[in-house]
Amino acid sequence: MTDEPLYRPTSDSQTGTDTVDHPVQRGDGVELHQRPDGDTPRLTTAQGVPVADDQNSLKAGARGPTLMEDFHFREKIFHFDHERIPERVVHARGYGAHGYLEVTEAIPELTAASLFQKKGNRVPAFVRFSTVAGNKGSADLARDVRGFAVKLYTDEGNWDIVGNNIPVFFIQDALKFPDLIHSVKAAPDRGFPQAQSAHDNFWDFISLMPEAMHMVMWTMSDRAIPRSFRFMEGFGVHTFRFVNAEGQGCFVKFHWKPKQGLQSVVWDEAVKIMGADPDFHRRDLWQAIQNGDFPEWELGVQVFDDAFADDFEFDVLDATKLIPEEQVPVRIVARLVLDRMVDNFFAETEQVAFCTQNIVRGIDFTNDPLLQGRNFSYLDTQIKRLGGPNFTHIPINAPKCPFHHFQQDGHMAMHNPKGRANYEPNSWAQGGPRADPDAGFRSLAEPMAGDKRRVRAEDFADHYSQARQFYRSQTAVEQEHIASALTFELSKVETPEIRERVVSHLPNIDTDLAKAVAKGLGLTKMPKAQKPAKEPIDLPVSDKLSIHKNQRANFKGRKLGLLVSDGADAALVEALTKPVKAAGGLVEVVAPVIAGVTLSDGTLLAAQQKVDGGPSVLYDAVAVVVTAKGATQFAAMHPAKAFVADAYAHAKFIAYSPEAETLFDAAGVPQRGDGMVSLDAADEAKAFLDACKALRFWDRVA
Ligand code: HDE
Repeated sequence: MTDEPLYRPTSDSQTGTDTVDHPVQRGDGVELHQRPDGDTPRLTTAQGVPVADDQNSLKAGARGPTLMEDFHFREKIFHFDHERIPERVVHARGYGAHGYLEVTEAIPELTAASLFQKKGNRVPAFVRFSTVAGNKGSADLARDVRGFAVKLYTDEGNWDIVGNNIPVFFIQDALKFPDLIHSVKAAPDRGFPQAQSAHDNFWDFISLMPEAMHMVMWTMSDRAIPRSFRFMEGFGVHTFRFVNAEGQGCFVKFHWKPKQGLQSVVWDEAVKIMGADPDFHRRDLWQAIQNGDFPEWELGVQVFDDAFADDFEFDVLDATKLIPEEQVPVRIVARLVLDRMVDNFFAETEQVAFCTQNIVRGIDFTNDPLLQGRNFSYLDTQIKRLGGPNFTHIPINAPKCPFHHFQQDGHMAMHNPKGRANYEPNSWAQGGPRADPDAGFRSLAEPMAGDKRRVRAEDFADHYSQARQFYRSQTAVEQEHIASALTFELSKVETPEIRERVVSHLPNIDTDLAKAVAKGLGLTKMPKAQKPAKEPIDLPVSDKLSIHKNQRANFKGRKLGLLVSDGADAALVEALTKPVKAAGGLVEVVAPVIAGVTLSDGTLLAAQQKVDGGPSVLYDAVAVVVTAKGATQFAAMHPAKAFVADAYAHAKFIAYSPEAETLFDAAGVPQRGDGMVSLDAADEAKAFLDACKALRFWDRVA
């Protein structure tokens, strides 16, 4: 305890404090002197009443009971008790950021949406990324679909594109959504497992739903363990409509393409990242935006007409199918930039309410039965979550264009109509807003007919062809990851019949995949293949479906983990870190102690991580610059050995000063070879960075 007061009382006209010190007596001898000064505002109750003592409740005597009349105590505790709102029933864990959408190509011939009328138009945007299955406190690297929800505040109202990082979905009809989510979330009797699909209930459900097989190929691929939100694509999933000013419609699918390129981690890394930094994805987005490295996506559209839809092998209303980019190219029409973090997580990220029904003039729905169901669900769920129909009054949800309507009252109404008129038609002079038949939203005048039936369209029946196409479009390494993921997940399934039922779908996708998984599970014989409702067909390979075929050779926005010891060669450290930073990458120093190390030239190199807090799974590439003594010391430390052993096993590029050999030997890194650069001379540091642009040296594990 210091004898000095933390805040010296001042006479300040703003805060109105006087110069007389009234120390707050806690009774235990500790005096608290924290007082408002020029910069610190005065603490008040929610009613604005200045508070004199925020340490002690009001009591009858120093050791007596707390008094009911202590309004400050009651207000503070009451408010705390009510701080939580229900978390989202799905996509509970998410992270949001602000930015803008800028139109790069006007498309008035396709859509009347005001933002697309002119190149250069900009509208504010808010984006929330999420996982689906885990609760709010779950870890970022769960194997899961990622939500990619975008709210665009256009000058003709809010348009929400509530998409995912995977272009298809598990189910075809929204009626099955509660079953799907119940199956993947914690089992109701035991309350676990959390944030994972590797359990009996999920695979039991999936194995009984052949329509999920295409999506399962995606979730078992590396798409479900992205390196960060910045390196993943987004998709509107459903087929939507564009409608132009003449009232002509066409079909459209929305795509978000990351300028940063695509990148994922491997499963063993994901498992370890979840322990080392459960907030890995949040921290990544936060750091990038705070560093001014603003992530950017291109908005692309796949546009097609009825004739294409009629000819296409599948139904364009079936959300378990995609349209390969080779068949309908993606046309880039805008760019999305995220350049500002929220001021307050709860106010913005938690309270943002995305609704698929939020569309604007020029956009329309199709009859996709999943989309139709979502249009009910999102509005409904916001009322539960945000407590009433006025959630659009919350600033993050309110339009940024003028809005006028006759809706009124309800919980927490922030803006009610002024004046007498709260209905329409009326004959008052100040009668309030009126509908505009010329500029207002109109649905596409699409003819509808049909019998009222609970039925699924026949052309929704092919469940395996696109799953096969996806699998066969992957590189050998990616295919191996899918087989390993299936084997891992099914090895967590306790019921052998469920494991076998899942495997029985795989021969319809690819026999080699089926064999690899059967072998991985130790099945003595291949289960009889499921009889498909419709025989799968062979579709051409689509390179766009692979992550590895679509990487951008770039280390920008990536992280180098630099393991250093005291006395490490300062020139080498400089030669290594300078080009990384110049290329827009980040360097994080990992040292035996958090204070850092003293380099060979006597300079102090501050560390960002102590060696046991900075495992190599947190980095895209690693470098080890040590003295012989430092290498020996690290060789005796498990976290240092794991640092290099993991980097090697995860196919990362590794640079090292020759002295590091001792550490590699101790860590059991079998050989040096390709993908590892010995830094005998400073110019090799540059060669290392060039190699790193490939992100991983897959040949090492292929
Ligand atoms: Fe959602 N989904 N969903 N979903 N979804 C929700 O709405 C629902 C589906 C997606 O960051 C909920 O506000 C149904 C597909 C995202 O706030 C809820 C069906 C796609 C987010 C809901 C689907 C999504 C949600 C829960 C089957 C990709 C997070 C909280 C028909 C195209 C948005 C909320 C955010 C959230 C219902 C399927 C994406 C319950 C009924 C397909 C990104 O309304």
